[in-house]
Amino acid sequence: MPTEPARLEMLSALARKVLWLSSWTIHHANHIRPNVDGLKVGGHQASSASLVTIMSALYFAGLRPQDRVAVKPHASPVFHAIQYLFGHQTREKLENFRGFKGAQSYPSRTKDTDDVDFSTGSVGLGVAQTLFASLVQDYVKAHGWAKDRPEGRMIALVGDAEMDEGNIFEALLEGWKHGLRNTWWVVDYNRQSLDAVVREGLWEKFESMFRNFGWDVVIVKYGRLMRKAFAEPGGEALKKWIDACPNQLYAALCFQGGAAFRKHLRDEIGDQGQVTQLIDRRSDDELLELMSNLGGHDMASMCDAFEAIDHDRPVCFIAYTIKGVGLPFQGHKDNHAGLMTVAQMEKWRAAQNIRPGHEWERFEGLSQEDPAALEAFLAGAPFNREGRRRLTAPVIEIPERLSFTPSPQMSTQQGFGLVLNEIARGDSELASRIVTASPDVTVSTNLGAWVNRRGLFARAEKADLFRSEKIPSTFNWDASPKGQHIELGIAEMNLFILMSALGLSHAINGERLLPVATLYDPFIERGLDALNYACYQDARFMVAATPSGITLAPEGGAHQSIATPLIGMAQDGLASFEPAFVDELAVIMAFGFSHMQREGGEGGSVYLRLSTRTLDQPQRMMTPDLQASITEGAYWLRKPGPNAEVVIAYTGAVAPEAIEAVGLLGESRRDIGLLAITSADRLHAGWTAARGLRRDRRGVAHLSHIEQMLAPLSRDCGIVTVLDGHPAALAWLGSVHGHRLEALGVEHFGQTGTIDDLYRHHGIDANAIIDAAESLTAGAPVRHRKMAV
Ligand SMILES: Cc1ncc(C[n+]2csc(CCOP(=O)(O)OP(=O)(O)O)c2C)c(N)n1
Ligand SMILES: [Mg+2]
Repeated sequence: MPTEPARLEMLSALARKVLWLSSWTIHHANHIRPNVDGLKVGGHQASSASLVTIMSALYFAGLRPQDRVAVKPHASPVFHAIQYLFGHQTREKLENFRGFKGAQSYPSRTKDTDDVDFSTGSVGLGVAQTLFASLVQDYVKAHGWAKDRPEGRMIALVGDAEMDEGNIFEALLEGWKHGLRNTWWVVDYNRQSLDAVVREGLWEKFESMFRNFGWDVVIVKYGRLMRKAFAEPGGEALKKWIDACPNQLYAALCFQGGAAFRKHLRDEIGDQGQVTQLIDRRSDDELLELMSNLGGHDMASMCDAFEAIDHDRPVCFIAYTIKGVGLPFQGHKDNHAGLMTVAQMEKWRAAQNIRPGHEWERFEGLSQEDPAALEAFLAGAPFNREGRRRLTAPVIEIPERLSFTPSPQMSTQQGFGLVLNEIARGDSELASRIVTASPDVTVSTNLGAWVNRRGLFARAEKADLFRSEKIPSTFNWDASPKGQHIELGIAEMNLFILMSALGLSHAINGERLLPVATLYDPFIERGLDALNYACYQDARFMVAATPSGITLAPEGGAHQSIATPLIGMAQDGLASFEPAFVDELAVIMAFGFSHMQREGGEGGSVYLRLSTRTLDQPQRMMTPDLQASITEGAYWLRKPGPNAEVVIAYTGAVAPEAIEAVGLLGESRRDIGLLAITSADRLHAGWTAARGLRRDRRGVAHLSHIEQMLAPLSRDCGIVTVLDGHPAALAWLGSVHGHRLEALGVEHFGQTGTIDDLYRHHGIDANAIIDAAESLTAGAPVRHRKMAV
């Protein structure tokens, strides 16, 4: 369907405004705002210009309210300019671009106020996020939710060099497996990255790769001016020259201008009559306009390309563009951080009919347009019709306590499986909203029983052939649209991006999901950037990471995790727990499912660092006090007496060593306390928050949980901390009230052995705890568990 001229004119006028406003935003940040030194803008101007037409075609025409977009990080000024034209962004925030609380350098769901759908910044992640968001939309629909909502398209605006990021390819594979639909990736094929001009013929590789994975590929190479010229006599020869021109030369000529193009065309095509006339009919400026009229800069071509899609298959658009188009450094290979000088800006301002002092006026310089008509056009843009786009969903009720079938000896990993199994047996709202996923470690992380009950998710029914062939197996995994486990290949990046997508379902689809991921703890590091971005987007999910530490000893040294307790503490938006016993875990999981649903800064995602080590389980009543302490991060397993000389504080699977050491120490040291730390993260965060509160509001006497717990200890009491992880995770406890402290933990990677071997080797066994306690206290030597060998 051809796009009618009036509409096109309107769209082109708005695109000009977007280019102006985004450029002015950047210019303002560099040359006008006072004290700009620390806020200088690099890497935005040329990258942004590249996408102006494509984004204008989408936001002002192609997008519908239910569509969601991940914008290439450096096109943030373009996004903000578009939202400014819609009235969703303020001048104040644009004037403060990249400044404190100003419009963000990269589009941010949590920090920007103008309806960013997905946060981007770390290239590649936003692209894959759209793919998983589309799978999540399918999941929600298949479960019979969000019936009234039309299906949205999940769209990524992708830099061509962004396609180098491996996580995109991992996602493509997963999308293919799950029958991906409703996903558009628009590649801004400007053939430039930060340092370089891309290899020749990359688009062919993209094309065959996407087609391999079942995508449609639409190449938008030539704009309308070009296509018109190709139809003129001699046009074929011009087209041939353009197609053969190397990327680097084309970019260089775009930078140099019409005269340079003319010289090259003349030299290389030679005097061939018709094509020479075609070129000579055009002035230098007209020739440059023609040669810069690549598909991605031609409003009609882009609108037509988007409007032509009348199916739900995934589509990759490869739109040819020029980095920095329309600006003095267009095409220059060093333009990534290119900025206009004040003189260049003045010249360009005059050419745009923008009066000094009127730079921020929405329709300034568009005198040929009727402002009321522009206003009406913007108000009527389909994207804008429903106003704000962030949805909400009611909170799912979580029982006060989650139950499980207890046994006298269990590991926390086993307990995790038991708790989920118990939930799966019932028909609670909680059970129906949980969705699990695992990168090929479903069985080995104890999710098997849950999947047996709740099934695998697939858009079409698929029987477990082992089951239909009557081959006995512990796991019966039929796949159906009602299934609640999403089976993933071994790619932890995919796991966390899927968590990010599932964990935003309430905001994107208006239907809340409670996603639970399992993986081996060390492989958190494999997907860490995706985990970080998932938290940054404020997605809500629970990660059960198991096995962990060196306690997974028989698994081998190469699977150990040392840094994860510190990651858990340092990761914003993630509350980390490492329980030792299953009754603690059940309390934490109940807390976690609520925490995942709390608004804003009050809530967040949850990380459970679990273990395969079987421990004797305590027989005890779970009192409300104990429950509260577990979720706050610590409780006394044995309260220190008034004359305590030393306290042992432990986390997780080393509980038996701590308990044994306390027993042996008790023979010669008085009143020893044993502190069970279930969450170093929550304890530390509580401590920091309390100090902040006391500083901000003088006179407030609020003490954090850990301050209260350690308050009764005398100044001379020593503290020994121990965990199967980096000792720094607990070493800070000595600073709470200034106690001397010995921090035990693991600092070296990769030694194999039995748990006993490794605990001894790394100094986290009972003897090491006793040694540390002795070094902090006076008194007779303590009997050790075994004599040192
Ligand atoms: C994971 C990650 N690595 C590196 C960067 C730094 N970086 C920002 S943009 C860019 C190159 C972008 O090239 P392209 O995707 O082609 O975008 P263009 O600027 O050409 O539009 C790089 C390396 C980043 N943002 N994220
Ligand atoms: Mg590029």
